[in-house]
Amino acid sequence: MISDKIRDILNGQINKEFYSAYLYLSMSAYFSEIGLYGFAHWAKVQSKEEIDHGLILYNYILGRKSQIHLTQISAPVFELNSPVEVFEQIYNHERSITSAIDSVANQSEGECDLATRNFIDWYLKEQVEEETEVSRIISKLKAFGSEKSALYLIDRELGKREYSAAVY
Ligand code: OFO
Repeated sequence: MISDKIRDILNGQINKEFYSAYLYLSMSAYFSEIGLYGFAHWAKVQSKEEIDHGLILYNYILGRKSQIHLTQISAPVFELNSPVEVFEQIYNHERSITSAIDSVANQSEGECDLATRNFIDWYLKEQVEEETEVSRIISKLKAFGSEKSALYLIDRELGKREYSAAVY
């Protein structure tokens, strides 16, 4: 049985994951509007993965015989800037999600809820992968993104991203 405190933290994390899905989906729309369809595809795939992240938490809470409390998802906020600036905002967002996951890990440990502490390791690993991937894209954009032909190639590369359902 998980405590009320951990239940609330995990429900809060579902909201953050679904907010992330909204954020990436609105970024995808922005990239489509400016003709960067590969970037748009990449962001849409990420949006789907974020929904998976929320659903994994959802299934975990139900599996532990606790309660789901879904709350309002805020409208996504980001600056409609150059691709590199949008990706810098993505990086900052993912860092804030990493801090939230760190907090779930610390609090579940503090509550002696070792099953949740173990469960959340999957998210810690996922955050490292996401931060790494986004920072690589930022580096590429900083190195070559000011050249239109290079931006075109980066767009093509991001357009090849494949969606595979995140599985816990
Ligand atoms: Fe769910 O990993 Fe990004 O936010």
